Amino acid sequence: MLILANKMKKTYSFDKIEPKWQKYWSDKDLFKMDPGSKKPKYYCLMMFPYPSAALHVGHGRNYIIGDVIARYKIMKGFNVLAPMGWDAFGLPAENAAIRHNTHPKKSTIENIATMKRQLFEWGVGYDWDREITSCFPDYYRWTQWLFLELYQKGLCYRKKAAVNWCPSCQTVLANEQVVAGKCERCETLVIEKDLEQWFFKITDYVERLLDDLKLLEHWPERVKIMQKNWLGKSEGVEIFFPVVGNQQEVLSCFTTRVDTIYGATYMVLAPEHPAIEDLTKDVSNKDEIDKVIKNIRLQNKADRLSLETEKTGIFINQYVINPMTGEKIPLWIANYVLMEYGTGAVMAVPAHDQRDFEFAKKYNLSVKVVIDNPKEPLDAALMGEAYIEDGVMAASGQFNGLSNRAAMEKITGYMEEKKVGRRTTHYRLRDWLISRQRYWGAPIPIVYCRSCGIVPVPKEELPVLLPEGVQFKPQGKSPLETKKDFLNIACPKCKGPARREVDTMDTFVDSSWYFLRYLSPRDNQRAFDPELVNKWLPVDQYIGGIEHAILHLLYARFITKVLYDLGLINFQEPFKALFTQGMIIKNGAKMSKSKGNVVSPNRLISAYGADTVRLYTLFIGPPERDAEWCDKGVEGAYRFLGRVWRMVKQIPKFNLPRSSLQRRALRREAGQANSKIQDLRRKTHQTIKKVTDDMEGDFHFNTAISAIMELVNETYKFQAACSDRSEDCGLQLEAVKEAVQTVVILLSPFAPHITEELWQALGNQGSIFETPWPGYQPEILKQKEMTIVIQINGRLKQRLRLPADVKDDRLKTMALDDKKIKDWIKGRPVKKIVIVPKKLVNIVI
Ligand code: ANZ
Ligand code: ZN
Repeated sequence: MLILANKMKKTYSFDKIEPKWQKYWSDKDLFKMDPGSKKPKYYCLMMFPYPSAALHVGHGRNYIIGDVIARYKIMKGFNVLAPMGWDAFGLPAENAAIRHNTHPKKSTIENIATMKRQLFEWGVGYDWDREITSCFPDYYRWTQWLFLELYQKGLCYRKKAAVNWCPSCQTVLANEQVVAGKCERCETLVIEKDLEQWFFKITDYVERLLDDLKLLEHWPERVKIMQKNWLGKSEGVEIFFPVVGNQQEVLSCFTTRVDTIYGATYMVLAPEHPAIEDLTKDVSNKDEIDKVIKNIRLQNKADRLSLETEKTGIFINQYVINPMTGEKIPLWIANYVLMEYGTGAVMAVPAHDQRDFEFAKKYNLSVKVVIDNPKEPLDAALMGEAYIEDGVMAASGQFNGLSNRAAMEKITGYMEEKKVGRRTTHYRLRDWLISRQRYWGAPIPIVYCRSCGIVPVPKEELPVLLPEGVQFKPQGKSPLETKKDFLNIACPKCKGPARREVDTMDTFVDSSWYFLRYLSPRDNQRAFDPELVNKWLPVDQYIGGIEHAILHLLYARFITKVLYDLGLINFQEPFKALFTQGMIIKNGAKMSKSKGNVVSPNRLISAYGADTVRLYTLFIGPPERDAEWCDKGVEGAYRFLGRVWRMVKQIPKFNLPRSSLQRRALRREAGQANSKIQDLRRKTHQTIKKVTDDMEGDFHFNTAISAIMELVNETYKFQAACSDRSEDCGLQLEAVKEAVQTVVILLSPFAPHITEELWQALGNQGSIFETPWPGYQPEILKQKEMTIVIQINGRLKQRLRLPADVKDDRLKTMALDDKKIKDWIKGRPVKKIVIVPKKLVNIVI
């Protein structure tokens, strides 16, 4: 492909044009937000990236999309804020540094320089004066401030928790770093370890996080559903099962299907359930039980819940009483019940729950139908799978014959009265574990004092600087612990001997508030300026990857609500509209170094120019969907830009009539002009409408670009067809100029360099981005005339130009009266006339 590009004759000197305009934009501060402007504000934000490596064309899609939107909004007359920064702390940077045997600070700074240059070369513009870097003390000082705010508000606490631990890397891993139960880096099985950890109490906000999803009208439905599922609200009943022969022990389980209580034939505990120790201390098979528990704890939690996973477990030689039937049912431990959800205990109803069904079949436990299929009665012995539909209550005492939905209410009421159960709501959401036993993060601003206990670092002493010269390779404990001059300090309260917290914060804390910092990035008095933030937020358009659909977006929403409750801001949701772009894939897979399918923009830009790469990236498909990169397509984009270049160069310099008087005169003339001129003008205005609609709607730049391509084709055709018709010459030229000028303007957000150049070639002054986005004239859009095809017995015989609003009757007479048609029919009887509105008339003879 490179060879081809070299052989291909260069249509225009993109290598000269592009750097020229890039410099022009930065000299002219095109992307600088103007704080004093009276224009309406538009905050266009792209998720700030991890500076981990050079960008490939897949990353480019994200930034190009954002750039297109920013440029469009500038032309639409908005005061646009489009800032960029670096999510620079965290494991990606640290892992890369470990691999390359350098310091994460060094590699982060180098990577930032590379990525910045790349963005520049793509022609992607930002307000670089507002750049923020989360690993610099002037930023993380405020991340630490945020921690202390939550701490003071009682939203931050420390407790022992089970965390993912890689025995080989000797470190805690984030959930996302555990892939199919193994360490993402070394593929060692991850185990659980109980460690003291710091948490943010996001669960206090679960109802609001759920409710306020309703406010997010301009978010993709799919993201809202993912958040909803992650929050996982379930309304159900907690039922109490007394343990046989043990007066004190009552096991409570959470169910959303209380209607199936009569069918609960056994009970299952999560292997982590705290009652197990006591329940199994005297049983004969304790060793075997311990072994099964140990094995289950090695399994990945997500896998354990999955329907596909083989169910395993063990009977622990204890029984509980089903409070509704009074029956004694066996007590098991199984992998498919997790401690994190509900109560960690489940009443198993094999007839009506698939996981219970499979487990019961495997271990020969009884299956009892209590919801019958109204169409075809069920037989427990013959069932091949659980019956999970609604139905009629059976084998359920006084509730028999009711519909199961109606029975739920009744059974719950009955149980509450008898005090064997109560209504509850459970959520899947857990508190946010924010501490990491890693080096590359913001130190947690806490001190442990022998006499005062946990002492927050006073805010005026922030930042707690991350010390350099630390052996940061994972060694099983927090690296900061090895740095004695960091570790040992005087207690801020009593000045007695104390130790610093040595854990650092999860990177998601850094990114949970960064969108506020862009408004006053150099302020060293406060994290953000409430007045500016209240003016500029919520973000008008947020753009990023679907991989952040849950965690980042949830955390940012949570922190926004906390800041609102603290009275620091006046909005409750940070991002008004969200756009999640699809991935660019190559050879069927996500681009990655290890797969060797990374397409770098550098070579393509030097072979074809940035505008071509941008145009192709935008043309590749609907931007929210994944798309396969194809080098052939890049050439196509290049050829198209060449066509536009030649089209502009072919016509003489001119200025379009600017005054409304001139335009009105032109319009009057155009009304009388020939239909070809009308057609071209209509096409021009249709294209303006189409592209504007795509920009304002779902960002389908691909269809916008193909509309522009059609207009280019029409313009070429028009010129070829009209060149010999001298009587309309002035009007023809005006129509062509209008079309050409429109092509250049509409194309400018997508291919900004070439269009700047052509804009000048057309005789205009200044930047094209200082030109207002064109509007369309509705009266030109209307189809005034159209071509109707006349067939005889299905064969094309004639074409007629007719008014667009012609009625069927009139159409018929006009067809039959046409001379050519009359000659064909030659007086033979017409059997039938079929009319396809606005298309054709078929005369059957
Ligand atoms: C009995 C039952 C019968 C259930 C039936 C379902 C169907 P959602 O709706 O997602 O909230 N469950 C409860 N705690 C669990 C845990 N810690 N680990 C695994 N599963 C657990 O799910 C609630 C249902 O999930 C509960 O209702 C329980 O099974 C199971 F025909 O109770 B059910
Ligand atoms: Zn003290």
